[in-house]
Amino acid sequence: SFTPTPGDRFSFGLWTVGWQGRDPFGEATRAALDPVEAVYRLAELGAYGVTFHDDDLIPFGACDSERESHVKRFRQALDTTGLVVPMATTNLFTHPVFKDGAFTANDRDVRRYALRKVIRNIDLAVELGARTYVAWGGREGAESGAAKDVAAALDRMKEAFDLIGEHVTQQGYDLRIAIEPKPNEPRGDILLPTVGHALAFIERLQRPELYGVNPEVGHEQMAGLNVAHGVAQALWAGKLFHIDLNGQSGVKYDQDLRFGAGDVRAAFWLVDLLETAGYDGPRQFDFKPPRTEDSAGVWASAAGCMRTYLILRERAAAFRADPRVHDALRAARLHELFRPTAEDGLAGLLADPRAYEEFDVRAAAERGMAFEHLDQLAMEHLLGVR
Ligand code: GLT
Ligand code: MN
Ligand code: MN
Ligand code: MN
Repeated sequence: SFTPTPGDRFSFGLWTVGWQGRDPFGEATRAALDPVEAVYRLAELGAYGVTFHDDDLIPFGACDSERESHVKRFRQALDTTGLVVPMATTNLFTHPVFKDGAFTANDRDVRRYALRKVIRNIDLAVELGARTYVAWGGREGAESGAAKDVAAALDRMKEAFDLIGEHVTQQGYDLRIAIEPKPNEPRGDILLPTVGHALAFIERLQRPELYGVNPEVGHEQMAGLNVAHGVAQALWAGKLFHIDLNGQSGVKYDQDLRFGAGDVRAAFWLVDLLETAGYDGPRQFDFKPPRTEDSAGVWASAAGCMRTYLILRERAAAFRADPRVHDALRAARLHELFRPTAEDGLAGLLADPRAYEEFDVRAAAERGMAFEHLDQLAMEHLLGVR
């Protein structure tokens, strides 16, 4: 059935269902949502987790006693509903102080403040049971050329992540950091724009094992990339620590649509990958219910994310189980890709006349790959006619 249960490990950010619909052209269309109500509604809908930015839970600038009371109410709602906090993150983008970024702001005081804000919320995240901490740069970037020295900014970015890693290690926290790439918006261009950039960056850090990625479907698609390929490479590198599922139609502004909206084929292949490649982390939805919706529409949108995931999971499993698909995969010679190219080593390869001197290049070039038939089978499973 397509009814979500906690075993499906669906989670939602407070900022998703709580989005009031403010955009660059218009005011909020919905009232603020109490985080406690969000917890109750999400639990009712079958989610297992809720995540937050520091400022989603505790209004920016709250004093210590206000802070405590917000955390206490939230914790009580978690205890009552059984919802968990698998992940938390920091808002380093809303307040004007972050207009030039946080870890890579030219203003050193801002960078020091940002690090303190992150470390403070990491302590709270761990207290609430989080095992993953997401770092989305937000405004780490630029609109113009000379204003940002990219190499210096990457030095500062590395310094910030190394300091965070030092804190996590020193405190003995069981917490891993997941970097979330995004190519642009709200800055004209953002540093660490894609999964690939983030993976390369992580290898330069002091404790690379502590860091992985949190790919977002729409963010890879904003860069015109194949999100399942990016996620597959993250899995291959052992770096898929978390994932943000949503929808996006092509290369344009960050739409944060309900999961499956936009490019449903990309969503199908992504679910197929997540369900077969051994990813056992949360399936988080990072979407924004369109500002046309009232509160009923918000919850319909949240429920739709989970239902679509479960439908695609069932469709992908049916595709994988279909004997016609097994035949089509054989015809496509995918199994050959799993075989090493030269088990015989370099010497064997060089000494093998069948590899070159006797290889019938023309016959190999003429042979079709039979991918179209295979893909049509996938399409028909996705469309529900098989
Ligand atoms: C913000 C952003 C998301 C990030 C969140 C984590 S905040 O909504 O658009 O993609 O995942 O900071
Ligand atoms: Mn996201
Ligand atoms: Mn987004
Ligand atoms: Mn977003």
